[in-house]
Amino acid sequence: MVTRKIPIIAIATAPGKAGVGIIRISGQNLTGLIQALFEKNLQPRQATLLALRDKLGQPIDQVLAIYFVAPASFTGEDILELQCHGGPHLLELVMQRCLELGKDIGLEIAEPGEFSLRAYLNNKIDLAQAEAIADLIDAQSEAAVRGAARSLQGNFSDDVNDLVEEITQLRILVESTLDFPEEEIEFLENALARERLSAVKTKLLTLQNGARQGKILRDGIQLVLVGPPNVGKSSLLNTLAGEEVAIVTAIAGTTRDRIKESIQIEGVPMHVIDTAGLRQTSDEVEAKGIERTWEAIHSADLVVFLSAPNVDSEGNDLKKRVLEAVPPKCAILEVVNKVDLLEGGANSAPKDAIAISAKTGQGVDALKQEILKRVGWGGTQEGVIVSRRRHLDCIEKAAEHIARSEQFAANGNNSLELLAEELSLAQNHLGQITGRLLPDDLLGMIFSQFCIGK
Ligand SMILES: Nc1nc2c(ncn2[C@@H]2O[C@H](COP(=O)(O)OP(=O)(O)O)[C@@H](O)[C@H]2O)c(=O)[nH]1
Ligand SMILES: [Mg+2]
Repeated sequence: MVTRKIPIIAIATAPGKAGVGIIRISGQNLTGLIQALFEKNLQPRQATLLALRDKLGQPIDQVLAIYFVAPASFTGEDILELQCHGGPHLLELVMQRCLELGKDIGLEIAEPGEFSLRAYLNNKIDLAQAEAIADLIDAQSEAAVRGAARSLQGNFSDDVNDLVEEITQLRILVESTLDFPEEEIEFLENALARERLSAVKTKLLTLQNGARQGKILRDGIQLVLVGPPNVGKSSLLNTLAGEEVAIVTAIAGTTRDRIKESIQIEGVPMHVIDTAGLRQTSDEVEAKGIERTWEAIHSADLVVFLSAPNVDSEGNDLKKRVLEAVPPKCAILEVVNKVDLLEGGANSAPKDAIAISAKTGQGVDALKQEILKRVGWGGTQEGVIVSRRRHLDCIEKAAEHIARSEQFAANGNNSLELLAEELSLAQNHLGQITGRLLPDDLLGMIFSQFCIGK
């Protein structure tokens, strides 16, 4: 994405019919355009009901116009917001009329995320906050909304900035010592320096934990139900979803394709995938389904491996193959279903497995808790922000540099320069979260994922 200076226009509301549809224009000076549109000036920040006419003077709509004067606007530029009636053809006409009249000032249709990009470039929000706007709109649960709202408010950015500041203090300490080599050893024995380094590490860990939770809240968890046919995978999906999403029969091989259902466990979004039971089959469709089961396993965050007392599980062989197929960071949960069929009930199920009955609901709450625990959910939504893979990657890289700076600190002599360098690298990675130190091409990539009008 090029950062361009021309005024931009977009429909800000969702496509389709609605009571109101909003068109937003942002540019460095919109007074001329406002004159041309309404033949009058607008009082800033006052809603004014006006007739909008086409080239021939025919009315198009009655609009409520609000004019925000730079820099007191979302983008930091002049913004004209037109609240029209919400019909797709009507909005298109209003857009065309604006483009016609805005030709002189170079008005063009906005690219995805361009309003937010301008807000960012004009220092109205930082990058993490801009991302939070997109996340707020895309939020998949109430908890995710609250998390994104906290990030938008700047809670996450504040924590990142605090940490960056903490590292700056430490760097000042290190670099001032560098000028006086004879004091180097003293520095390393300096309790203040050690204390600061350990404070940085603690803060970084807290930030990392928060971001992990935040990523779960934003992206949800890919939970894949796996096992031989007839152990009750589809039944468990239905129980978790609270409705009949998948067909359940006593016939092995009923589920022949992946079924995906998004549910929430305590506000945490889960994308549960019910799969075709794993077995040898000569049925072509079922074989394709089984192939897809393995694909789902490859991209899972958590695999629930189901067995049942009345179903042959090919010994431990199948479990072994599943264990080999799961990605490195994927957790796996062994669950025994149909414990209602066991004479001794749940007590006679294997000790290390979670015993449930998809039919009676027994053990399902405990399973949900275990699922949350296994995916690393901290058990509370309080204060959780939303975050992205990008944030976690930055934090992880910073953590590597902090770990290395600790090693250099422990090495004693002649390591101060290396220590300073590692601290500076850690800071660079953290700075990319809020965008302070982000290369331009990455910036373009981030904003191009936004939708138009944002
Ligand atoms: N008694 C009992 N039967 C169950 C339970 N869960 C599933 N079943 C039955 O087991 C059969 C296979 O279930 P289904 O969910 O289709 O298994 P899938 O092939 O693994 O998806 C059906 O007849 C279900 O009614 C359970 O907890 N207890
Ligand atoms: Mg099934």
